[in-house]
Amino acid sequence: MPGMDMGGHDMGAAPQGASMLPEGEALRELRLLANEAGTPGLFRAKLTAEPATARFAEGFDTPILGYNGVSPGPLIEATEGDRVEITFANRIPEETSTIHWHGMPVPADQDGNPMDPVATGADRTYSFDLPEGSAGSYWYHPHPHGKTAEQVYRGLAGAFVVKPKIDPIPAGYGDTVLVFTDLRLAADGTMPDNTMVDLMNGRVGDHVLVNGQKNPSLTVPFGTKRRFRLYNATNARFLRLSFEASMTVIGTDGGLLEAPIAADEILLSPAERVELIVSFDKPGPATLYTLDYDRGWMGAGRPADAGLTLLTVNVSQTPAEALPPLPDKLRPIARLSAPAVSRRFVFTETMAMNANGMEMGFLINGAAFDMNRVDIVAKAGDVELWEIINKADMDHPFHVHGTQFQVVEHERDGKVSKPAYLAWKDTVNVARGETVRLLLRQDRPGPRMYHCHILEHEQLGMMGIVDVQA
Ligand SMILES: [Cu+2]
Repeated sequence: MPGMDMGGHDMGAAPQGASMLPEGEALRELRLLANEAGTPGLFRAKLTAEPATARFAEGFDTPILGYNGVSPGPLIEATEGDRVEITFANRIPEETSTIHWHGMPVPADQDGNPMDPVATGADRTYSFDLPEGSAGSYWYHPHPHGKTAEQVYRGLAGAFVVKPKIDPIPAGYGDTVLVFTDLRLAADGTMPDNTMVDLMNGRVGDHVLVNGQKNPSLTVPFGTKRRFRLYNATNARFLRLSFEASMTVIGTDGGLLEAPIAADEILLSPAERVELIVSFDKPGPATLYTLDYDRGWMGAGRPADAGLTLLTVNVSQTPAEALPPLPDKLRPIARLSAPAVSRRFVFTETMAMNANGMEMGFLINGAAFDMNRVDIVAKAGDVELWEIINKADMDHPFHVHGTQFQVVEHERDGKVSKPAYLAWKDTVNVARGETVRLLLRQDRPGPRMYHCHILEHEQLGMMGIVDVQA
């Protein structure tokens, strides 16, 4: 049950190594990335990826990688219509890196592809414009060849919120970003390397953190309505979430829905985001907690998914001041239709014995990723129907760079279901045995990646390149 594990830890047991993380501390606001430009309409800043330390457990300094020294990285807030110029300094010793602007409509050569590495010690400036209508909950993380999974679990990920010029959500609801990461600490406070089990299943840690803290707390007056943006920035942790308060979904990866929709629970697979309004209608503690979700696990040691308390909101007896209601309509979404092309992507897993022992492969249409191979050629501006067919034993969250898509339907065991609402997404979970059909359009030319967002699977080959031609 939610909250049951909170009191248990401090019942007199002595701390054991670095396995004890403090809980219940006040939720820290993410550090905001300062805009250094003095000109309206321009966002200019610098992000340095560098070794840093974090104190997760009392008495242990954990070596991490941070953007500007922190993990999660600084929160970036810009407004649609803005020009963005961010200089990336790679100060990770002996490793290339990039910054990928996950979900954002940026040109292909500014999107931090593995084909465009930034060498250790080098700087490069990423420049792009945020089009009208692009407001949404995006994020940024490295995407270098073969090192993405490790650089992300060591700390490199941050939220990038693009605000609309006119926001239909009342300002009195606030806007709180919650970035979930998944931490594993060894007894000496360091982060262990990935094991064979991690490579197979994706790395799942021992502590799901919110903005770098374990089960932090927040105090709100009774009757509060609060806007939250939830980010699954873990490598491989599926979060089936519920709140002891009433949740209304207002947005997904690529911004607001057409209308709010009430939800009892939310499945947030790796890399997905959701925007919620949460109403705290009765005094007392209200926790955000996880439910069980079986996403397919290879071998022993399936981690416990249920009963993790991620956030505790203390709802006080003091009533909140009156807030305007949530509007019935948020924004129109133009439905994609009439695809010019249909494509099939079949996901499989293979296991083979070689000199190094058992090795797993994660394939799309029978092939592992090759940076020098174009898998598909598409035409800019064409609507395409993509059918993602998961014939593997695990769920695989599917992500495409450079655009947002619309899920049309899911099919499993011959049963077809439609999504509950029309939405812009850049990542969708494809459960084992399931087929997901989606419509998408790439408007900007250049090579784009598509891949499983369990980052260890991406590393082991579950990725391809679509070359979008003008
Ligand atoms: Cu996968």
